[in-house]
Amino acid sequence: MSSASQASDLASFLAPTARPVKRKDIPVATLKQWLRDMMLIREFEIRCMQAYQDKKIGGFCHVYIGQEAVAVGCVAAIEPKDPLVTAYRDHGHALARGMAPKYCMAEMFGRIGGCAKGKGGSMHMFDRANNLFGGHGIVGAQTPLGAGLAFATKYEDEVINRGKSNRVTLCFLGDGALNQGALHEAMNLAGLMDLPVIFIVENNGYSMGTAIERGTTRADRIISKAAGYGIEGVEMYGMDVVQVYDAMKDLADRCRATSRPAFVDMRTYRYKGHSMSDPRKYRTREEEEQYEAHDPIGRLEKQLRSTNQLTDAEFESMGDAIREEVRECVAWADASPVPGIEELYHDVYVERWGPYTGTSLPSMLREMQ
Ligand SMILES: Cc1ncc(C[n+]2csc(CCOP(=O)(O)OP(=O)(O)O)c2C)c(N)n1
Ligand SMILES: [Mg+2]
Repeated sequence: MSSASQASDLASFLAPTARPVKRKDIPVATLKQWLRDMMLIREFEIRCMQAYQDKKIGGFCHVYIGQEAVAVGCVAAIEPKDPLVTAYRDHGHALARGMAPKYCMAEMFGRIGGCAKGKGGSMHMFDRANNLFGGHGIVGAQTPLGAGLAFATKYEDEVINRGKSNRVTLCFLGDGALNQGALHEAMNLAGLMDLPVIFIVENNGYSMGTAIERGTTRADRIISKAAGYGIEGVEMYGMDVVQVYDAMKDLADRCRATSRPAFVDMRTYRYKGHSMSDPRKYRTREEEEQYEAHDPIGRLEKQLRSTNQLTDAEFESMGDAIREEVRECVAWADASPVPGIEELYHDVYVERWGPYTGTSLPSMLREMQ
């Protein structure tokens, strides 16, 4: 099965999406920050896997290891005011978006200090202050929310603030969500209503254990699905943070300026199993090793070293500081109390929110014309 999968051949799955980087002037300090951000996500998740084995973390746990360049590069390409929504493999997005790692770790531990007071867990990282509208556990369920967020920003910017729509929403999904009806309804509305949302498929070649071409038509060119809704599609190389940033910056700027949606086939790879209990029998070790040789952290580290912009000592102290920071997070999370039973009744239902109460969708659409 694995020998037939698209992802089994790195050269045909990834290489055609690699592009020369247009921006040659990215400051070294920024590149080092991206390196640090990706290293933090990886160390955070390595500690999560240990804590899961130690039964400190319950429920499901899906790690993002291998895909770090996607979240870091995409977040770097947008502004803090732009909303972001994602699926359940969400720790990387939360950290890249700026959530303090200790709140993320306490959420993993199911403790009151967590970003959702320990009631969401690994798959539900929310951070309103950083415009992160969650990780979501139902495959594809975040895609109508992505369209809705884009609608809300457009309505606020144009109707309430009487200006020009100037926010773009990033809506991440996995390749396993490609055939969910919700995505197609969301894309249809986004195309029809000119919603500034970018659907980013983190295409790691597999759903739980199903290779993409076993469940998806035109798996080699999924952007053709967006074309059916009049939505621009772009294929991107997701293993290089600089390429992700460079390509996403152009697309996000275009989407912001035109208020049109877009769709990205972001080729990437997850090194670990689908969740903590996946023995990865559907693919070979050789296949995994091909991708590990293209590791996004190793790539950027090598690039910075080869141009003498990163010394051994600096890289080592970066790693030490990150390991220490994550160790402290684990201690902080472990010391945070378990939520009390009364928490069952808090934060469950919001009766009124924002300026929309009492306004119907048809009247809002008329106001936006
Ligand atoms: C509607 C729905 N169906 C099935 C599941 C069970 N399920 C959880 S993850 C998953 C696979 C999703 O794969 P993909 O979207 O490629 O994301 P990845 O795990 O690769 O990040 C499935 C089928 C679910 N959570 N929701
Ligand atoms: Mg997948």
